[in-house]
Amino acid sequence: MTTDTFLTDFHEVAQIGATPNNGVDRQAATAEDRETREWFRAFAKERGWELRVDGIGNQLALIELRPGSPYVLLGSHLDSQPLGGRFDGAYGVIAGLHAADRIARRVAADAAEGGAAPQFNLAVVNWFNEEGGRFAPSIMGSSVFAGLMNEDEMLDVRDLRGVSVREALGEIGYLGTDERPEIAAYAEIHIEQGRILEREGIAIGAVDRSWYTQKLDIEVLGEQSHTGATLMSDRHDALLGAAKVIQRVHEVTDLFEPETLVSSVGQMTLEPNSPIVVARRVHLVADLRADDREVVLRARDQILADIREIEAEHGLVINARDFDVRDNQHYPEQGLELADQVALDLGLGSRRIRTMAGHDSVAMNRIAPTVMLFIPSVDGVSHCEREFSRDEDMVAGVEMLAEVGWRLVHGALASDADAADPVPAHAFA
Ligand code: HGY
Ligand code: MN
Ligand code: MN
Repeated sequence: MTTDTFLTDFHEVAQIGATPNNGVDRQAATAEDRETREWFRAFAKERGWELRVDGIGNQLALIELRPGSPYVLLGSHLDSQPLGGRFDGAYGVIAGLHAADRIARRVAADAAEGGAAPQFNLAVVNWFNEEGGRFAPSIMGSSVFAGLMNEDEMLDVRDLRGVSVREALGEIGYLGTDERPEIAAYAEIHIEQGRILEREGIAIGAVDRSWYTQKLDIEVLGEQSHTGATLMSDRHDALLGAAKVIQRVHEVTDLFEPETLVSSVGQMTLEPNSPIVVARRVHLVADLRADDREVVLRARDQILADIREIEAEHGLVINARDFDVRDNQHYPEQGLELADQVALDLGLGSRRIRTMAGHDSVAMNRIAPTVMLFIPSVDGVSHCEREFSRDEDMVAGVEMLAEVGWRLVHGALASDADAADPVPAHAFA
């Protein structure tokens, strides 16, 4: 398995759902998502790996290295944002498949020379709906897998056209029933989606913590009326109210040190959305994030106070609900030291780094020792067609993930309780 087969595969997958300016549009459980799943399936079948699909559409390829043992899981997500980038998530899944392929070959070669069997099995995952663009909340598939979200509730979530997750997964043939494997450890590699690694010329980021994040689901209720015949003093304009809410969600960042809080509204629906009708209802989703939980909570409270003012000023009713709340995650020190050591052994520069973006590792870190790795993003942009990472950085990341995975299947993060006695691999041949 050479590096250019990784690059060939990556650039092949980037053609699925490709958009005019080098992006992709492969939203969860769409036909394009199904196509990438079929690509994942073919890669695994070609190698005789066991394929599973669980009850929320998570797609797994399992490689038995030590029968009956838990699995070291590598992976990320193949779904994208609308008009998104071709690297976000997809890089980590394809890197996971290639890393697993290298590990499996290395174990087989070891076994042929009488080497000890690994301690754990190995698997690769393509998580369902990490992005949350079509179906909210994001990080859905891995959160259900980790027991943080209820599967039935998530299967009932509907998109803006009223299609449920259950219906959409059924339509693409990925509403599974397969058993979820027991996980010994999880490792994910992902583009940084920020500027730090690029600015410092460092190849690998070892993620030590994630930012505190939450969404505010906001509904602005006014009164429908004629845009031409209704006196201004008689109007209860939900869209005007929504516009002021959007501005306050932005302006709240000025209350804090620069770049300590990020917040914006990214999704809005408007009813009835007619040029001759004063809007009766607007639905908005605001995204608030900070390293410090208290900053998010203070910003949230300020926005709620602003909302009360806007309500009174325009005779509206505005309902706001917290959701998709994700506490800071701190990744295990042992995993960070493993990443530092592997980078050193491979001659790659590395540094500890936080993540502002959410990832499936944020969910998985709640149930298994997790290693989260970054490669540089050019210009730090993501969730847009301009998203880009260099081939050489991607290839270095695959080397990194393959070596981290190799050490994980040999028990690098195993607790003493998990420690199994070394057994020659041929015992399982
Ligand atoms: O929420 C996130 O940051 C991710 O892109 N889904
Ligand atoms: Mn991602
Ligand atoms: Mn993303």
